[in-house]
Amino acid sequence: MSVMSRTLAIAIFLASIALLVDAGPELNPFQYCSTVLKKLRRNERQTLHRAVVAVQGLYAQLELRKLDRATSTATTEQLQAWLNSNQTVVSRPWAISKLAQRLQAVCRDAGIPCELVVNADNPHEASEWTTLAKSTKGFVVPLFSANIHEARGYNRAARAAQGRFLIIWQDDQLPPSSGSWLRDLQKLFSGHPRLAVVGMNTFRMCKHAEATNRFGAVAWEPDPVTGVRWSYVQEPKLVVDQTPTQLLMPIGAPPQFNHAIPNVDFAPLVVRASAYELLGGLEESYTRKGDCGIWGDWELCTRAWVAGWTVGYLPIEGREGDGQDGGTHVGSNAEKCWGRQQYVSAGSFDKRYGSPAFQDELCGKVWKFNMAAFSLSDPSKCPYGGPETKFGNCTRSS
Ligand SMILES: *[C@@H]1O[C@H](CO)[C@@H](O)[C@H](O)[C@H]1NC(C)=O
Ligand SMILES: CC(=O)N[C@H]1CO[C@H](CO)[C@@H](O)[C@@H]1O
Repeated sequence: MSVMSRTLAIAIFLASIALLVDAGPELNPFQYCSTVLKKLRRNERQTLHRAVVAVQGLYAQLELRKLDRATSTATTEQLQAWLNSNQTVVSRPWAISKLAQRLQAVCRDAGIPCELVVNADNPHEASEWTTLAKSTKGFVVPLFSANIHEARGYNRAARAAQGRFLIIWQDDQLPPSSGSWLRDLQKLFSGHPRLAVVGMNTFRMCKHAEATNRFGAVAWEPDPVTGVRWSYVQEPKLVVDQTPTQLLMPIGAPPQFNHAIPNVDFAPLVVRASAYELLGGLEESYTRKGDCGIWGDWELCTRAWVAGWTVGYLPIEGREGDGQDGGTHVGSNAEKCWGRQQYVSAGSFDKRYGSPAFQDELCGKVWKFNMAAFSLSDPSKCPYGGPETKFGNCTRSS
C-alpha cells in the first residue's frame, strides 16, 4: 500500500433540526409517513399533530401578514418568536467531546492525519465547539451556521476541509477503536483511481430491483488489487438524514486540494475530494435550508456513475451508537424529513433518473464492474439474481 502524504481532514457536520412542517394547512401533513406514524404511540401522535398544526398556523399568519390579511392580532415579531420557540433544536453536547476524542484516536491508530470539520449548525452550541477547537489543538475545526442542515452544511464543510478524502460521520455514532477501516479506505482509493464514493452503511446493488437497502458482509472474495473485501454498488445509503450532526472526514490532502470540497452524504460516506469538487458537491436544489438531505446520497452517487466515476460499499464493523435518539427521529422532525422532504426529493430524483431504461443500464454497468473485479468462493452467495436483488447473476461471460 502506498503511503501518501496525508492530511486527513474530518469535517464534522452539525445540523440542528428544526420542527417545521410546510405541507400547508390544506394538505394532510401525514399523508406520506404512515410507517413513521405507525411506530408512534397514540399520545406521541397527538403531540406531533399539535406541533405540526401550530407551526403551520404560524407560517400561515406570517404569510398573510405580508399581504396585510393576517387574522392574528400578534405582531410579526411575536409570530416569528413563537415560530422560533417551536423549533426544537436537538443537539448532543454530551457526545461532542467523546466523539472528537474517539475520532482523533482512530486516526492516530491508522497513522493518518485528520481534522474534524464541524458545521456547527446550532448557534447555542458555538461556545462548546470553540472550547473544543482549543482543547484539541486544532483537530476540531468549527464552522458556524444557523440551521442550514445537510446538503448545504456538507457542501460548506467540504469547502473548508483540507484533505484528499472526506468522510461524513454521524454525531451519534462512535467509531471502532481500530483504524483498520481507515487504512482499507486508503487502499481502495489508491488502488482504484476512478472510485469516487464509498458507502459504509447500507447499499443497493441495483436500486429498482431491490425492495430495501442491503447491508452486511460482502460475498465477493477480497479484491486482488487491494486485498480488501468490498463491492461495487449502484448506491450506498447514508443515514445522514437521521441525526442532527454529521461528520465529514477527509483523508489526505495533497497540495492541489488544499481546500478539498468533497463530501458525500450519510454516514459513514466517504468521498474522494477531487471527485466531489468535479461533481459539484451535493444537490442543494432538492431541499431548502433547514431540511434534511434525504436522497441526496443517491443523487450524488448516480451523478458520479454518469460522470464516469465508480461507487462502492465497504462494511465497517464496530461502530457504536451513543445511546441517544437522533434528532430526525424525534416528533415532527420525522415527519418533516421522511414525510415531506422525502416526497420532494424522491420526486425530483425520479424526474431526473427514474426512467426504467436508464436504471437498467446503470445496474448493468455496476454488474459489469463487479464481474470484472471480483470472484466468489461460494456461488450460492451470489448477491445478484436472488430475492434481495432481482437483477443479474454471477455468471462471468467468457
Ligand atoms: C447475467 O446478468 C447480466 C446482467 O443482467 C445479463 O446481461 C446476462 O445475460 C446474464 N447471463 C445469464 C447467463 O443469465
Ligand atoms: C408544539 C409547540 O411547541 N407549540 C408551542 C409553539 O410556541 C407557542 C408560543 O411559545 C407555545 O405556546 C406552543 O406551545
